[in-house]
Amino acid sequence: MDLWFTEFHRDGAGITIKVKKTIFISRSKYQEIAIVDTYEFGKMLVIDGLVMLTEADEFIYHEMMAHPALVVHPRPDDVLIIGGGDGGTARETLRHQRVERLTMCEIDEMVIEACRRYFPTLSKRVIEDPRATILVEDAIKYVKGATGRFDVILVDSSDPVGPAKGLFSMEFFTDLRSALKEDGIVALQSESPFYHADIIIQIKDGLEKAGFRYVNFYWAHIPTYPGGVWCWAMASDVYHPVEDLGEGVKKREPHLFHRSPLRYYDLHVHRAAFTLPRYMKEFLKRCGKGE
Ligand code: SPD
Repeated sequence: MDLWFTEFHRDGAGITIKVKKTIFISRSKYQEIAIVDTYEFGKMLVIDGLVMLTEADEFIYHEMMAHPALVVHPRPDDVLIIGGGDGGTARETLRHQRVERLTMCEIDEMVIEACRRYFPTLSKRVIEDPRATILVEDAIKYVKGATGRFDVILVDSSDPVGPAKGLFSMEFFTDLRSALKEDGIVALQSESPFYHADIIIQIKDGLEKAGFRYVNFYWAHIPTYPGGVWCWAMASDVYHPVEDLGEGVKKREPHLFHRSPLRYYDLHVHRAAFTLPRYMKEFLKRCGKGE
């Protein structure tokens, strides 16, 4: 019998992936977590029926979640990851030798444990690297008590349902800005420009109201996410993501640019990612300060 998984993006559209077998399924205090093996994409993590990652294309998401902000900041010594319990964003962050301390704040211990067991290529680094600390805590509470501590914050949340809902609010963005040092940078996963323009507008509006001087969006293609194209926001009071992108990082982290272990990100991709398609510029222009 053929077994297929479908994630519905809207009532009339979704993505369907053929499943070899279910490896893990359980309900934590917060959400339903499943790991299935698929024919096309390898193992896949699904939370509340939504694809979080697959072995085949997670590198695109995690490289683009971590590197743009870490490359723009000249001294990313202290980094906070919010969510990201699978370890993929931490793996990419810890490739930066400049990073002295990485704190990962994930609310759901079951995500950490299941990924530790079934996705070792994502989680291994954060477990083994002495620079990393894993906190099982609600990030909404955690950032309130972390004033002025971080150079870079990466919000690797799940979609804005269940426990991640509060991670898309203006109040949270205001707390994020306070948790950054004066020249800090935050990057947040921001959903699909095709299906979730409303969420992207909400993020832009919230970050601007929180007081950030620069709020910019960038994108990458991710085959297993709704619409195949995904967005992130980057916000800072000091650094513009393209105008302040120097080549200095090549000296600071030469191993990322010469015989690079990366498979998606480089400085050309960085610049290109901040060039937005016209329909996106249009809907962003209709809110706040424009693109
Ligand atoms: N609909 C997919 C949204 C997923 C965003 N976060 C994924 C977590 C991977 N570290």
